[in-house]
Amino acid sequence: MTNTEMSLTRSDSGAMRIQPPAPGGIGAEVFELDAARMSAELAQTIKSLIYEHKLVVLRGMQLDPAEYVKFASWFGKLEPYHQQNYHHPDHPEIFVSSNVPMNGKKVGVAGTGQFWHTDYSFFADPLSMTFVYPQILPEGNRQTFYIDMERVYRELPEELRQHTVDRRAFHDATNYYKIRPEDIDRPIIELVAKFRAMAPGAWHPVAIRHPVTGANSLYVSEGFTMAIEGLSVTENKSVLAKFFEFIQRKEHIHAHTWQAGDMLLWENRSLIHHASKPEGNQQSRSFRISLFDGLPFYSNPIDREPPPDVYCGDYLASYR
Ligand code: 7UC
Ligand code: FE
Repeated sequence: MTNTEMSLTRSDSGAMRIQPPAPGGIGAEVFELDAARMSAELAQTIKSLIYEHKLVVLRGMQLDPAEYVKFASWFGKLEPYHQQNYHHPDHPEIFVSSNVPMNGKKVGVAGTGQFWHTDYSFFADPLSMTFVYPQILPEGNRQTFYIDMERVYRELPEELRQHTVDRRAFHDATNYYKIRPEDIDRPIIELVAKFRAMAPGAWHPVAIRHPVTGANSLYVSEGFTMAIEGLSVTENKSVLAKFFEFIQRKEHIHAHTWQAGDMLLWENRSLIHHASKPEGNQQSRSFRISLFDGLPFYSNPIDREPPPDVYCGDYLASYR
């Protein structure tokens, strides 16, 4: 398809409307996006909205799993989750968070992401963007929460800001490993070793710089951030507790209340997120796709050797 054809297709689908967030807020709303008429140009428009407003809500989407995978592919390189038990049986790119069986079989993992985190921060190359497209919404607790970490960075008190200068933090997801049928009768220490062999954790700057906008973001989350370099185990406990208290203040939290047909697109560089737990035994099923947008995750890598093993070992030993 030539460029001219693409823009013709685009101007054809003129019904799309964009509602930007209130000043200082996050989350643009997009209405009447026709996924069947996707083009590189339209993907770029939506991507720019994601970089600018961090979160984008596409309303009224109606895609089957194959169409969803195709739609997401316009935005970057899709990454199947590193653990296969999360995969959709026919589409490994889809991460299934669900407590509802499909054709009588358990699919995916129930109750994912119910803690503050940003996807894949425990890998050296975190996922740039995540899309979530619920298939079955529970009656109650239909919300997902977000915190704008660029705003948090701007507002950081000096006492915490000092720890963001030329420092890295260690991210690890072992605490959220989901027990599998084959884990029965195995000691936790073995499961930890098994998980760490796949996902050993990663060091990232405490404050990261955005490759497109140049904005600084605090890259710390209660779920995955285990330690800041240069601090003792005891100092880490108290400094991290202060970070988490400040980050998670009510005034920082943006709640998205799900409507049927919503698809959420967000950037993992500038937001942390937190899923809700469905009330009682209400059913819930959500399809997530994550991707690499082709840009470095941050433009301010710290190239020194990571802190020596002994330090890291001391820390990890402390929660064994
Ligand atoms: O089960 C989960 O909550 C998944 C979590 C540990 N990781 C999501 C991610 O992409 O980092
Ligand atoms: Fe997540």
